[in-house]
Amino acid sequence: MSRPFTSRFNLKNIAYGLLLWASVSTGQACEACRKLYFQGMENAPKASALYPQAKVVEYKLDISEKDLTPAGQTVRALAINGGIPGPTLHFKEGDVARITVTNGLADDTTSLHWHGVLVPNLEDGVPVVTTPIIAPGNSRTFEFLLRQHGTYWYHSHTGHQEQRGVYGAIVIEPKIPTIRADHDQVIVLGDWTNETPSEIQRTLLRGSDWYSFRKGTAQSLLGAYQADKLGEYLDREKALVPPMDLSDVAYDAFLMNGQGRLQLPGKPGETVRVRLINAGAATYFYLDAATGPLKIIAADGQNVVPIEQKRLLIGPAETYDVLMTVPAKGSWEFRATALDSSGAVSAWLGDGSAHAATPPPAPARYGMNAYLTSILDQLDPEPGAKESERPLSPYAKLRAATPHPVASAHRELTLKLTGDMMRYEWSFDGLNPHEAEAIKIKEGESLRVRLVNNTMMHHPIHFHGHFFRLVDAHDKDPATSPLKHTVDVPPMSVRTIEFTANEGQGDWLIHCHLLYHHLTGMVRTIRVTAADGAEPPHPAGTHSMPSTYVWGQAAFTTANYTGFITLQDGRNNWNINWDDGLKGSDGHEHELSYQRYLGTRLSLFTGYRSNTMDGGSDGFFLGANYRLPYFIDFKISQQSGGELRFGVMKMLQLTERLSLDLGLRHGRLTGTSGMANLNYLLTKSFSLTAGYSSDFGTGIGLLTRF
Ligand SMILES: [Cu+2]
Repeated sequence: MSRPFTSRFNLKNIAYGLLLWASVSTGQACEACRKLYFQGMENAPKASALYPQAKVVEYKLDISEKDLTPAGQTVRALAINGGIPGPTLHFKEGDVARITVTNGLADDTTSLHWHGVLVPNLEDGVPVVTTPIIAPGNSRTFEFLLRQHGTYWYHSHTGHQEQRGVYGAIVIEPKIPTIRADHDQVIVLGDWTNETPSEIQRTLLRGSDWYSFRKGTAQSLLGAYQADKLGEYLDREKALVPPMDLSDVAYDAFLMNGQGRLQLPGKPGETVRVRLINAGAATYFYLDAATGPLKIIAADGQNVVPIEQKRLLIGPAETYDVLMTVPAKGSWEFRATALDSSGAVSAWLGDGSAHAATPPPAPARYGMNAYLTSILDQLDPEPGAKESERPLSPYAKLRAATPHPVASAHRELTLKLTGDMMRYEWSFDGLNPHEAEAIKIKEGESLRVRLVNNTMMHHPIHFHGHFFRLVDAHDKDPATSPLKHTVDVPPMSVRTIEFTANEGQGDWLIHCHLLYHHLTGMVRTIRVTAADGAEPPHPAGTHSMPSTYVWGQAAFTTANYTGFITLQDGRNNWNINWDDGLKGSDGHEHELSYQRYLGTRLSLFTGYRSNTMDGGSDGFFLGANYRLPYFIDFKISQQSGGELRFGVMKMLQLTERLSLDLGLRHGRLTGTSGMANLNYLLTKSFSLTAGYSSDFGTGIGLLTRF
């Protein structure tokens, strides 16, 4: 499968060199080199020519817009061959898959990635990074030999398309079937929102608590006091730890195979094999069956020594194959509950009187310390420890059904899972993909990656094109450690994975499979080079994603008009701020500024200020903002003309709806001023506001977010 960068197309290498020289001299990224490189690979023999004995199984997948109503409201969704999910692709191990993907979208490119399937780099489907983009009206035919069996899936790797419905299941039968079941059923789990995903991304970036308010998971001082967790709440704020967050988005529905309820066959005594795929863009699910404990027979498509699990946690992008046996007459619930208990979706096995599954207990809103302790206990369980009511993924119990080779030597790397929850910028090692170098590994080399989660969220980390083995704390029997393509890394904890770069040279992505994390930057390229370290002449592709968002806020009160508009793009914000007194004598302050975030605590800014208030003047300024413990923002700035300012700001969340903004400022020429504003949340876009400012007096009014 390997396609050496250097040896195969010698003439092309000369062309690369010339193009590289030309592009460096013209200051362009070597897009032409990349095109030529892809072209060379596109022209190489495809799987059907390389494996002429293999049966070719063909599918045609057309991606197009469609009006659908999965959650009460008709919205413009993206369908494959008219449905969500797309058709299940059935193959047998040893077949050649030939899949023609047609982009029926009017004005967007598209892509499909074959998640968990071992494919040549070119066929991996990540636009620009591995595979040419599929432009509107165009098609691309993917071809690859199926060297594995099991349950996998496919999804778009372009923008937010996966959230809008571009996903489906892949089932590859083994050459010799070993597991018998009366029914073989695919269940694709999904999360559905009637909002457009880019609006969700914008809402998250602006730091809105709207979704946690809607789900009833928002934290407040009063709530913490009532839960007898005020001390823990304040300790957390002191340490600048954001509230623990089991999910970011409030969804309108959770789906199984695109539906709010699924009816499945199942007579008493029959065994049902469910191939469970979590295609949710941002949802972990707990699975509970009324039929009894779930018998897990495969994880991420790989057979495991069967284990029983009362309640199963599945992260986004993971797959599990489970067996259930219908115990008696009736209809038996198989229930998927969102990790934050904000909703659920069920399949019912058989007909007759209903037997409900027991849902997991709702998470404690304020029990962060207890939750972190339970994570640590579960990561390194005592022998015979009882299954938790809210268990982590069952990795500690999983053993590969057949032993696999283990690398005799490996290199080690630590990848920190990082994020700025306040600005909703997620990353590895605090760097977005444009700032970070690709991780390089030579073909044949083995790499052990410690995934260190420094955040208060779970992250499902997916590595493209390879299986990695999970290395647990003791690593007693490495040859049967589970092989996976996606691993959940719980909050404030570590998972270790190890893989050998034996799936061909090229750029392979590793990323968080929470779509909204991936799209803000929790993604990195692993570049598998030739064994001698030779690389193609173009830089490793960065995964292009929409990154620029604009939002603002304006308050109209009986004392003043105040507000801001900001444009955020990664570390950069461009801001317009205004504060206008209503009385002619009050004056105003207007600012136009650029702000650069150096980390989660420090930002620098510069801009121009117009100030007609007492002691104010017009001029350029520069300054810094630093986040102090308890999320107190400290600001210092120097303006031309001599105005030197210090200020502090703090927001107190009093109740779920009521917040208090406090600010105090001292300027060398403008003197000391203070303000206090109470805001009462009405809807996503509006709050009532009432407050006092020493510059403009007291006022009440309406605050709008846009
Ligand atoms: Cu993440």
